[in-house]
Amino acid sequence: MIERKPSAVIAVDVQNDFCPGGKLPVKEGNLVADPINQLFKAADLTGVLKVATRDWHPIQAVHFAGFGGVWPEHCIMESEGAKFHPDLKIDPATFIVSKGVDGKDAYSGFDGSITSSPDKADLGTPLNDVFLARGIQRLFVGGLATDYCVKQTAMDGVKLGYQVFLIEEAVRAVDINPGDGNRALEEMKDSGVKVISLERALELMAQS
Ligand code: VGL
Ligand code: ZN
Repeated sequence: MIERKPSAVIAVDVQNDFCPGGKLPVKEGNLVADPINQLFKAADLTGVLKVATRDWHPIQAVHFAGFGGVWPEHCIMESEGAKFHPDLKIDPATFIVSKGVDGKDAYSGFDGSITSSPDKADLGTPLNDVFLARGIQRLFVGGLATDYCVKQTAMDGVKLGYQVFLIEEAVRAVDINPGDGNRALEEMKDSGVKVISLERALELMAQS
C-alpha cells in the first residue's frame, strides 16, 4: 500500500512586478506559471491544498529603499503590479497568503496570513495554522524568486517540520549578484530541502 501524505503546493509571489515588465523583474519569471499550473491541476485531482503567496506592501514600506530598506518599490497592495501574473491559474479553492502588509520585510510565506480561502474561518490565519489544522506533512514549492522568497519559504517549511520539495522548473532567481540563485539552491539543499523535477513532483503527488 502506498503511504499517503497530506500535501500542499505553494506558489510563491508569481506577481506581475516580479515578471518581465514589472518593477522588480525576474528573468523568465512568467515561465514559472506553466509548471505551477501543472502542479495545481494535479493538486485538484488528488486533494492537495493549493496556496499562492503574494507580496502586498503599503506605499511607505521600510522594505523599500526610500524608507530604509533595499528594494525599489514593488507589489503595492491593490496595484496592477501586485496582481498575480495572468498566466497563473488561481481559483476560489486557492488559499491566498498576503505578506509584508505592515511594510516590513516578509520574505517567507509563513510570515503572511490568509486573505482569501474557500472557508471564511481561515481568513487572517497564519499559513502554518492552516497546514496544522489539516495535517499537512509535505510541501511542493515553486515561484519567485529562488534567492529570496522561495528560499525563505522552503527553509521555514523545513524548520517547521515539513518535508519540503522544491520544483526546479518552477522557480527563477533575481540573481542581483551572478550565481545567487544557484547558491540559494545549495543552501536549501544543505538545510534539507529536496530539489526535484516537475515530473517527479507529479509522481509524488499522485501518491498523496
Ligand atoms: C521578493 C525581494 C523583495 C520575492 C520580495 O518575492 O522574492 N524579493 N520582495
Ligand atoms: Zn517585497
